[in-house]
Amino acid sequence: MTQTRTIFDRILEGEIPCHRVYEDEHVLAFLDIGPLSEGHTLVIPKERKAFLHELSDESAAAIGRVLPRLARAVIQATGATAYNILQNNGAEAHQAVFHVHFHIIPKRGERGLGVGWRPG
Ligand code: D5M
Repeated sequence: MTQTRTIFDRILEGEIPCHRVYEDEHVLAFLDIGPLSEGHTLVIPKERKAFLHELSDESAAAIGRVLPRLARAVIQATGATAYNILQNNGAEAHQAVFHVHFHIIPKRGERGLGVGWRPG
Protein backbone atom coordinates (compact mmCIF):
# COMPACT_ATOMS: atom_id res chain seq x y z
CA MET A 1 0.00 0.00 0.00
CA THR A 2 2.69 2.45 1.05
CA GLN A 3 4.62 2.03 -2.22
CA THR A 4 1.61 2.82 -4.42
CA ARG A 5 2.00 6.00 -6.46
CA THR A 6 -1.01 8.21 -5.86
CA ILE A 7 -2.33 11.41 -7.40
CA PHE A 8 -0.56 13.30 -4.59
CA ASP A 9 2.80 11.91 -5.74
CA ARG A 10 1.99 13.24 -9.20
CA ILE A 11 1.29 16.64 -7.62
CA LEU A 12 4.53 16.48 -5.59
CA GLU A 13 6.49 15.64 -8.73
CA GLY A 14 4.91 18.51 -10.65
CA GLU A 15 3.24 16.16 -13.10
CA ILE A 16 -0.22 17.59 -12.41
CA PRO A 17 -1.00 21.09 -11.16
CA CYS A 18 -2.33 22.14 -7.78
CA HIS A 19 -3.26 25.42 -6.14
CA ARG A 20 -0.30 25.58 -3.76
CA VAL A 21 -0.82 27.23 -0.39
CA TYR A 22 2.45 26.36 1.35
CA GLU A 23 5.59 24.31 0.79
CA ASP A 24 8.75 23.48 2.73
CA GLU A 25 11.29 20.65 2.75
CA HIS A 26 8.87 18.12 4.26
CA VAL A 27 5.35 19.41 3.64
CA LEU A 28 3.10 20.61 0.81
CA ALA A 29 -0.32 22.24 1.29
CA PHE A 30 -2.78 22.89 -1.54
CA LEU A 31 -6.47 23.53 -2.09
CA ASP A 32 -8.76 20.50 -2.24
CA ILE A 33 -10.14 19.87 -5.74
CA GLY A 34 -13.63 19.14 -4.33
CA PRO A 35 -13.87 21.60 -1.45
CA LEU A 36 -16.40 21.06 1.34
CA SER A 37 -16.14 24.81 1.94
CA GLU A 38 -14.23 27.72 0.43
CA GLY A 39 -10.57 27.43 1.41
CA HIS A 40 -10.64 23.65 2.09
CA THR A 41 -6.94 22.86 2.23
CA LEU A 42 -4.97 19.60 2.21
CA VAL A 43 -1.67 19.29 4.06
CA ILE A 44 0.54 16.37 3.02
CA PRO A 45 3.99 15.09 3.93
CA LYS A 46 6.41 14.72 1.03
CA GLU A 47 7.21 11.29 2.45
CA ARG A 48 5.23 8.64 0.56
CA LYS A 49 3.14 6.86 3.23
CA ALA A 50 -0.47 5.79 3.02
CA PHE A 51 -1.40 6.01 6.72
CA LEU A 52 -0.63 8.30 9.65
CA HIS A 53 0.73 5.43 11.75
CA GLU A 54 3.40 4.76 9.09
CA LEU A 55 4.77 8.28 9.06
CA SER A 56 8.34 8.99 10.22
CA ASP A 57 8.89 11.15 13.29
CA GLU A 58 10.51 13.75 11.06
CA SER A 59 7.46 14.11 8.79
CA ALA A 60 5.09 13.99 11.75
CA ALA A 61 7.00 16.78 13.49
CA ALA A 62 7.06 18.86 10.29
CA ILE A 63 3.30 18.51 9.87
CA GLY A 64 2.70 19.26 13.55
CA ARG A 65 4.74 22.45 13.20
CA VAL A 66 2.89 23.80 10.17
CA LEU A 67 -0.73 22.72 10.86
CA PRO A 68 -1.47 25.51 13.37
CA ARG A 69 0.18 28.09 11.09
CA LEU A 70 -1.80 26.88 8.10
CA ALA A 71 -5.03 26.87 10.11
CA ARG A 72 -4.31 30.52 11.00
CA ALA A 73 -3.68 31.34 7.34
CA VAL A 74 -6.91 29.63 6.27
CA ILE A 75 -8.87 31.56 8.93
CA GLN A 76 -7.33 34.83 7.78
CA ALA A 77 -7.89 34.12 4.08
CA THR A 78 -11.49 32.94 4.40
CA GLY A 79 -12.85 34.78 7.44
CA ALA A 80 -13.77 31.41 8.94
CA THR A 81 -15.16 31.40 12.46
CA ALA A 82 -14.33 27.72 13.00
CA TYR A 83 -12.72 24.81 11.21
CA ASN A 84 -12.44 21.02 11.18
CA ILE A 85 -9.17 19.11 10.93
CA LEU A 86 -9.93 15.75 9.33
CA GLN A 87 -7.56 12.87 8.68
CA ASN A 88 -8.80 9.55 7.25
CA ASN A 89 -6.91 6.25 7.39
CA GLY A 90 -8.21 3.28 5.40
CA ALA A 91 -11.03 2.76 2.92
CA GLU A 92 -13.51 1.99 5.71
CA ALA A 93 -12.67 5.41 7.17
CA HIS A 94 -13.44 6.97 3.74
CA GLN A 95 -9.83 7.51 2.75
CA ALA A 96 -9.81 7.94 -1.04
CA VAL A 97 -6.19 8.95 -1.67
CA PHE A 98 -3.67 6.63 -0.04
CA HIS A 99 -1.06 9.23 0.77
CA VAL A 100 -1.29 10.74 4.28
CA HIS A 101 -3.17 14.03 4.27
CA PHE A 102 -4.84 16.38 6.72
CA HIS A 103 -7.92 18.34 5.66
CA ILE A 104 -8.37 21.86 7.00
CA ILE A 105 -12.05 22.65 6.44
CA PRO A 106 -12.99 26.22 7.30
CA LYS A 107 -16.47 27.00 8.61
CA ARG A 108 -18.48 30.19 8.60
CA GLY A 109 -21.68 30.00 10.58
CA GLU A 110 -22.47 26.34 9.90
CA ARG A 111 -22.41 23.85 12.76
CA GLY A 112 -20.60 20.52 12.67
CA LEU A 113 -18.90 19.15 9.57
CA GLY A 114 -21.71 20.30 7.27
CA VAL A 115 -22.92 19.30 3.83
CA GLY A 116 -20.69 16.86 1.99
CA TRP A 117 -19.17 15.27 5.07
CA ARG A 118 -19.02 11.49 4.73
CA PRO A 119 -19.78 9.90 8.09
CA GLY A 120 -17.41 7.16 9.27
O1 D5M B 1 -9.73 12.81 0.74
C1 D5M B 1 -9.03 12.92 -0.46
C2 D5M B 1 -9.18 14.33 -0.93
O2 D5M B 1 -8.30 14.57 -2.00
C3 D5M B 1 -10.59 14.66 -1.47
O3 D5M B 1 -11.18 15.66 -0.63
C4 D5M B 1 -10.35 15.20 -2.86
C5 D5M B 1 -8.88 15.51 -2.85
N1 D5M B 1 -8.21 15.43 -4.14
C6 D5M B 1 -8.16 14.36 -4.98
N2 D5M B 1 -7.46 14.64 -6.08
C7 D5M B 1 -7.04 15.93 -5.93
C8 D5M B 1 -6.26 16.81 -6.72
N3 D5M B 1 -5.75 16.46 -7.92
N4 D5M B 1 -6.04 18.07 -6.25
C9 D5M B 1 -6.55 18.46 -5.06
N5 D5M B 1 -7.27 17.66 -4.26
C10 D5M B 1 -7.52 16.42 -4.70
P1 D5M B 1 -9.82 11.49 1.61
O4 D5M B 1 -9.52 11.93 3.02
O5 D5M B 1 -8.80 10.50 1.06
O6 D5M B 1 -11.23 11.01 1.45
